[in-house]
Amino acid sequence: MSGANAAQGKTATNQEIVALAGGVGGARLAHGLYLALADAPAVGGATNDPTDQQTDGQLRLTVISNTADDFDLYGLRICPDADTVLYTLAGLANEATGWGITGDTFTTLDQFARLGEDAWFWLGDRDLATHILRTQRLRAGASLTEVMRGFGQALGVRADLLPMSDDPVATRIQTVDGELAFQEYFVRRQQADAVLGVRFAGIEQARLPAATRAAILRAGAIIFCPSNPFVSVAPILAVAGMQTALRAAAAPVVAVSPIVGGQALKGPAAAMLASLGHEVSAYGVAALYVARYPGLIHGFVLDQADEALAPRIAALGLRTLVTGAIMRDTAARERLARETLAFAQSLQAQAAATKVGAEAPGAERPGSPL
Ligand code: FO1
Repeated sequence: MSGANAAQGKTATNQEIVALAGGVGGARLAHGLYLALADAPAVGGATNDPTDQQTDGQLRLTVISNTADDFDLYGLRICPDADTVLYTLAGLANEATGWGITGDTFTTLDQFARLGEDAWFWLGDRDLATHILRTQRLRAGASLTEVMRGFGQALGVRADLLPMSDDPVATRIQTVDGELAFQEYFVRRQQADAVLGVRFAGIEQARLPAATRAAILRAGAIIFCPSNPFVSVAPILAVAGMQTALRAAAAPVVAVSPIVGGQALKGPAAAMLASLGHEVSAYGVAALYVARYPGLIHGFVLDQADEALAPRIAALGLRTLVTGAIMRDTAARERLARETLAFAQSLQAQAAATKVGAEAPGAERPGSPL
């Protein structure tokens, strides 16, 4: 399928869309979906389901964030991926870095340094407000779902921002120097270590929040954003019940490649594919998804630069959409989102056929994504 003819103009969907997102790349496509759905026909209306936030027929997008990057610093609970989605959809994101708040200052961090602290994780002054309030609310007994929904509503985001779990999960990176906490690997050591393995501490105890499950079961299309398959998408799919819910949803599942021309759009996905023994290409990502989660994904979106890989990806049993997958600006985010939604809609019949008796193949595959 060519992107050229897909989804020109208004997005013709009256369905709810669920996006699975990691950090910056995931948040950017989630933003595109948010913009694309802003002028779509309204969905349904309020229901009696307490997990359903749709009270005015306007809410169409649910973004499920990876929370396995979360950690504690200075006594505060930091949720980088969920916050990146929040700030991006609220129009507050620092466009240069992709994370943090635009125009933020670092006065607090400067004072930390004067007090002798090695302040390696850049927390802006405004960003700190998010972490302080989140920590206070969690300590007072709120769930992460309630906290993130509250932040989204307060910042005027008309999408439902949900965590993959309310229970703590921590990605651990295995290297020749031993096991590293995720942000130690990612930020402090600048992703310089070869990744030999990945595990998600706490994943066995992590439950799927009722609201997250309900959103998936209502979805008309499910999009895996162009996020790292090992440390962003894999932890989300490793939460018990997540894959079962995705398979039970009457919805096509489409993944967007985070690799273009053999390089990651952002972050260490290409290096991880190489060090973990996979082909470093969009095909490598598609093959990984098919091998790890058989039958879960119906379609794969790849960049024009990788068009030659489309037949090999199709031979994996996936339908393909070849289009511009690099989101250089807001217009590109929205265009890619519209094309991805139109592609997903074209797969609805195929998805319905494969979802008959969907509990069977693959079932849950928690633990290592390797
Ligand atoms: N990423 C960095 O590379 N360096 C930082 O100092 C940094 C600070 C930071 C603060 C708040 C926040 O929400 C995100 C932040 N990130 C930073 C991004 C984040 O650690 C990673 O992009 C994700 O965990 C990977 O998806």
